[in-house]
Amino acid sequence: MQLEKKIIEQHNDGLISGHQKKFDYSAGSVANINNVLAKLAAFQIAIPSWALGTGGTRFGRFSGGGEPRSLEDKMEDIGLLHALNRSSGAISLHIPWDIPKDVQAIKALAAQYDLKFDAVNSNTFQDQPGQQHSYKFGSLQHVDKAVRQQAIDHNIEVIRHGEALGSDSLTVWLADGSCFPGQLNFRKAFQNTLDSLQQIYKALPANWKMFVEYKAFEPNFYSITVGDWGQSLLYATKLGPQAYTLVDLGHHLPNANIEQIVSLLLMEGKLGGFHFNDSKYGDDDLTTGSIKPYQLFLIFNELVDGMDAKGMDHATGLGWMIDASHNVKDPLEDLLQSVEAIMIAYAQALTVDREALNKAQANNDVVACQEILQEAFRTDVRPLVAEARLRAGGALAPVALFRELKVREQLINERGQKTVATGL
Ligand code: AOS
Ligand code: ZN
Ligand code: ZN
Ligand code: ZN
Repeated sequence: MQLEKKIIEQHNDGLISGHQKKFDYSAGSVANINNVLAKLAAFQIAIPSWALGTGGTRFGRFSGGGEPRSLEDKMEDIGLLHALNRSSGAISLHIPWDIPKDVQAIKALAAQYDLKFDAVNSNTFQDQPGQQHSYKFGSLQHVDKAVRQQAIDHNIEVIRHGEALGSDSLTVWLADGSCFPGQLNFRKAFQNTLDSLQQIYKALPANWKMFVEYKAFEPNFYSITVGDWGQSLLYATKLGPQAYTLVDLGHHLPNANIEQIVSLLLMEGKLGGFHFNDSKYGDDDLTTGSIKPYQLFLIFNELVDGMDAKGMDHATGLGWMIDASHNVKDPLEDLLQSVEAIMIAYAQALTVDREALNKAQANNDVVACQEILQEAFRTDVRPLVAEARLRAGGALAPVALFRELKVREQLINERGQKTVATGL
């Protein structure tokens, strides 16, 4: 299904007077309102193809039905999200789950839904049917050269698929590591991984980026070979100017100061992008902003601060992606919530009185610093985000409209009740 403009306009007509009052009030206190609205409208967040179905946990999976059965279905789902919020205009594919059968048809579909192809993701954390060598003991780090070569070849194949579709970045996340002390020689594992990444790097087209994603633990529980931002930055630096560090918010040890990591990576020109999600314990992959909205705001505060200083483009400079999984929510409603939370954090960060903050910092006025940040965080910017969406042709209340239109029911009718999305 594809949402008609008329339906969104009707929905907006019903809510416009209430919205207008809230917007006028909120906009009154923002100095550069049109600038803020333009930045919000330009901001696009990629939806990962694997977040459109119910992921489940290792204990069970409870499908809500109507999940996408193919790449075409996944694009249809993201097309719906983008029509509702006008901020989800990109898809991040995962190979081999999303190998396009007909590249031209997939490109045409992307044009129809107004979607771009964001980073393509490789997969060397699972064995695929018919695969010659197993990744049980790692992929790019493996002690056996033949296994490493297989993983390198796979990554290069992923680049080729991405190239055909018009993507311009590869995200490499490795499950490589060890479960027990003594299992792995750390330095040999690092060297092997670096050597393998170098082979992949060589295959990158000139305009491509490689994102090296780190993760503290899981599925390996003693060591991970790209375990933190220091290791990722080491790889990215050794690889060269096309390699960057990717920050997945759920991939840190508890209480890590992610905003500080972000600010330093940005300063070094090595921040590649994000996998947005939220967590209370580990890689929980919960809805962005559902647990620690203040942290999300503080991250965006660093982004706005660092990017403005460097004159980087908010809309295209980095890879902005969601990486989430859904066990108890409708995946599409959940993604609408995640995108909204990201837009809110961005809007809050844009409205921080930066001049006053700089001054307060220079004076060591700790109280004023906190007041300034929390003034922005505690101000309701939702009407600004809604206005940006409205001006871009989206819905004033995307989740409400999704429900009013009974989108899930329609998808179930179309695709069936017992569906398992391809992927995780
Ligand atoms: C795994 O924990 C990482 O977050 C990956 O980025 C991602 O979830 C995976 O590549 C999806 O298959
Ligand atoms: Zn991730
Ligand atoms: Zn993860
Ligand atoms: Zn995660």
